[in-house]
Amino acid sequence: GQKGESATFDSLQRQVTALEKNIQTLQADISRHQKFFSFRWVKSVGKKTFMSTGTKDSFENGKSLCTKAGGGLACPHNHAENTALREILKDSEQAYLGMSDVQTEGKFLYLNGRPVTYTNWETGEPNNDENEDCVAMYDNEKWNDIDCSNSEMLIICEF
Ligand code: GMH
Ligand code: CA
Repeated sequence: GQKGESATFDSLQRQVTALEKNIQTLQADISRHQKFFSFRWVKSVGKKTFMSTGTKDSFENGKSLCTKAGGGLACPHNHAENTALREILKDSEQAYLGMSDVQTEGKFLYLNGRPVTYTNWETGEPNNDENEDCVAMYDNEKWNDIDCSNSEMLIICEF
């Protein structure tokens, strides 16, 4: 009957209002946390968050560190992501990117095997100097192909 329907409606309206309040609280919490963490080593761009513990390591160790944490090795897919990633680097630091040409020299693939679509190579790179299959970002935002066993690269993950 109509009475039952309007009671249901009132109850739904109360629930929606309560949910809206919860969402507002959550948004305020998230914004607070983002501000706190972005103070160091965390940058959000679109739906992606780049994060580093400050660890420097090889490509394989970096990959496994990120995967174990439930993310992946940082991999910018456009200019905005590239810039956000750069902001985590301190002066003269470099960071591995989630791509390599280990399968076919000169063909850089994302870690899911798809071909790389966005690049930001430094002039003269990639030069495969003494067989370089990994990629690192310089503190100028530009990319260089580099030896995958170099363990001086900052490990930045994406979530
Ligand atoms: C060579 C030269 C340098 C270049 C490095 C770099 C190594 O040593 O071409 O100019 O910076 O290679 O590509 O990864
Ligand atoms: Ca190089």
